[in-house]
Amino acid sequence: MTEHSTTRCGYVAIVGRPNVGKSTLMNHLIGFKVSAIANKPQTTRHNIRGILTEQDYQLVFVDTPGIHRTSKSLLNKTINMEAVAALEGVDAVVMIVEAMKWVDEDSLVLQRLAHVKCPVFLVANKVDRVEKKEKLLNWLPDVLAKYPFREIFPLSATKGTNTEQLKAALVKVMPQQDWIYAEDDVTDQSTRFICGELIREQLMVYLHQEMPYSTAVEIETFEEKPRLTEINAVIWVSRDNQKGIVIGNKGETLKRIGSSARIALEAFLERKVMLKLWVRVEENWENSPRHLQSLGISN
Ligand SMILES: Nc1nc2c(ncn2[C@@H]2O[C@H](COP(=O)(O)OP(=O)(O)OP(=O)(O)O)[C@@H](O)[C@H]2O)c(=O)[nH]1
Ligand SMILES: [Mg+2]
Repeated sequence: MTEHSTTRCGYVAIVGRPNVGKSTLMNHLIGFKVSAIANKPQTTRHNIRGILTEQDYQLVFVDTPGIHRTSKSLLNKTINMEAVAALEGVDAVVMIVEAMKWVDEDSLVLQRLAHVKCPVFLVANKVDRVEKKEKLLNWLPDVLAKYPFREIFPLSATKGTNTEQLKAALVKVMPQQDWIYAEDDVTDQSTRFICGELIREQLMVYLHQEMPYSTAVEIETFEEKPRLTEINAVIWVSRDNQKGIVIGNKGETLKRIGSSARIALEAFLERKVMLKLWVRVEENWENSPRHLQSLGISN
């Protein structure tokens, strides 16, 4: 810590069960889309830092994978461990739940917070879906009784309601120290990694049931040409018959995934993109330590 530093700066872990809106909230708070979002659980598989720097503070958010009960595969176990590891050494924790809905997996998240020493804030997200606001007022005391939360913020990450209040409360508990990241950094992840996540986000959209969970994306080549960026990416599946599902009838599914992903990549990179997708099989990759490591998922 610098002795005379007047800026506040620190780490904030965002935790919760799958699909409650952790990535949506982080992207909203930092004003950039660095984390993938989908209407399916277990979208996030890595801890991803998103950085917000203002004149007198820097908040380094850590978006984590959803903590969940089913730990069938090595992949599932690894992403649960990843989320819990994010609680180490942070200055504040934001636990997210869905407003009006407390389920078993939320209690599981609370168990993981048992040894946390820093302030824990509770976010009751998706309040835009709650029709009768007075019901929310009756529900909040029940939730507050479960854990000594520092404060509770009912909010909507998609609409951005009440998020400024959350930010202000977080800044207050940050230590006084100099910046951790450069002022214009928005994430600790590489451009390549985020591009892989943007492609995977489209797999979550176009593939159904269990399929998205059996896929992973690896950026094989990433070349900045004068007029465009050329990206070759591999979609890994874990069984031979899944290859056909990803490709689809006459290649239709893969074509849709590719064109939506290209639009997202062009918006992110702010230039034209030529995207080529390849589908390859690695038998049971979700249980292969070597493969998880090569995808950067193993910790
Ligand atoms: N109505 C509404 N939907 C929201 C809100 N915040 C997030 N969502 C939706 O909830 C779904 C899950 O959002 P994510 O941000 O991917 O959730 P997550 O907690 O990061 O999920 P995992 O990474 O799978 O653990 C998406 O469809 C979001 O659009 C909100 O405030 N209101
Ligand atoms: Mg997420």
